[in-house]
Amino acid sequence: MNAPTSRLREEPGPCRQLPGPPASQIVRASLAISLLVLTPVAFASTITVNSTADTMADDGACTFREAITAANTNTASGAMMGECAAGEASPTVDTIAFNISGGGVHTIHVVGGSEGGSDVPFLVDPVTIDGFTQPGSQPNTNVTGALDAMPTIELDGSGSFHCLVVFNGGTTTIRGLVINGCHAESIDLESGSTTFIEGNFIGTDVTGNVAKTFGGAPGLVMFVQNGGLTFTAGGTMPDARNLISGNGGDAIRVAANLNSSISATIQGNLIGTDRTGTAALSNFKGVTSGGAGSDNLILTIGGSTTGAGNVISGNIDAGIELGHFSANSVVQGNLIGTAVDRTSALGNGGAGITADYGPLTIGGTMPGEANVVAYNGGTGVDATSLLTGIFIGGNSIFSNGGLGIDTAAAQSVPVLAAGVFPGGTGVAGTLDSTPSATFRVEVFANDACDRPATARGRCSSAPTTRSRRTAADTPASR
Ligand SMILES: [Ca+2]
Ligand SMILES: [Ca+2]
Repeated sequence: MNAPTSRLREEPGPCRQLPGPPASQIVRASLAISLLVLTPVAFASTITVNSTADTMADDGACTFREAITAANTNTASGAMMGECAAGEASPTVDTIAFNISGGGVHTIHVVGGSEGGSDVPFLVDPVTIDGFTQPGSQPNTNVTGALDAMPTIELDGSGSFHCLVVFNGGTTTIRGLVINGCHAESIDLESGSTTFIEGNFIGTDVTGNVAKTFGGAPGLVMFVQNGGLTFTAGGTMPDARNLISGNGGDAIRVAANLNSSISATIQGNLIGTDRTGTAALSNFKGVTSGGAGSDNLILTIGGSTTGAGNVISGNIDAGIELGHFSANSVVQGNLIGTAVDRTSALGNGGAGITADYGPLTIGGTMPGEANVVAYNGGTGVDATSLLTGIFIGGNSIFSNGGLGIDTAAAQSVPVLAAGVFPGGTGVAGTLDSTPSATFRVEVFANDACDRPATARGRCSSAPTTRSRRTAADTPASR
């Protein structure tokens, strides 16, 4: 026979929205950032693109290609008025700004390698490329939910292989661009780089509602060998959020080989939806990682602060796929399979999350840490190749095609003997497992019956409690 678990308190009613930080904290954060902006900094050269052409000529126009060259080589693109100014040498970070005459969207078509030309040069000197400097552009202002950004600089990569390649040891920021059509990566990060990718539409047209990609080309990608890099895609401030959707390959692929180290922070983005976050605009997979040898890939996907969570929904295959050597990665506060309203179904075609290397943290018990993992075609959280070292807790996991959570551990699920819902009086049940061990038991409620064999739960109780067995208990059967 089995010993009874502790009685567990259950609160009735719909899922509660977990609170974000107090407004006072947000004000302080904004103030701190304002002070940072006002702090005097070394003068950085601003190079202003004023043409959509893709030429290199002393013709009185500063093209995007010329601007990258001017930032890289720290020389002006020509003598005529209107040519690109010279950049400055690192550690100064040049800014490539835009002031192209006329209203509306300005499309820069690069005659790159796939059209017999050459892709724009690698970014070999640290630089900030800021599409929001173009008059008429607007960064997003919504902390969560739909994106209301109005980007007006479109980098049409349909004639290119790689659209942008970051290949320098300083800090590079790519901001406010629409990047689409590239035959290979939209943005490729190389070893040694530190990159911020903010406020871009990657894989869509300027509306953010229509895919504009080439074949299986991915969005943001790196493959590092014997090196390392750091990147941040998005952030908790509204203007940092990206739309990475419609890519035939993965939206973000974190890949390394041989003694490499990557630190990836991915926050506040819409990955696999349109700009409203209410309709699918599929990538192949959302976020993937994988390494070999003695790599150390640490991904922080989402977070507990307001605006940190991503929407990773509507993708053809998995939402998140954490592969080998992704130890100490954290997945918190994301919507994986739902629309931005947290409840409408978009799904991902495969699992919500797969993980095969630990330790990992998926969810958490503090406010804002839980993920919603729902409506995915496969398992909610698939850790079937991971025996130990994974914490999966506090998440709202429901309506997935497979099990809610599937692990390799030979751990049976608790069996509820009684429950009173709604009303919040409690539940009782049994857990058939290892004697003299402490288990954490989380109790969830669903507002509608789900398939009983798939062990899932939508609304977490509060508080979750621990259940302790003693040596006097009947030994577990497995
Ligand atoms: Ca020129
Ligand atoms: Ca420079």
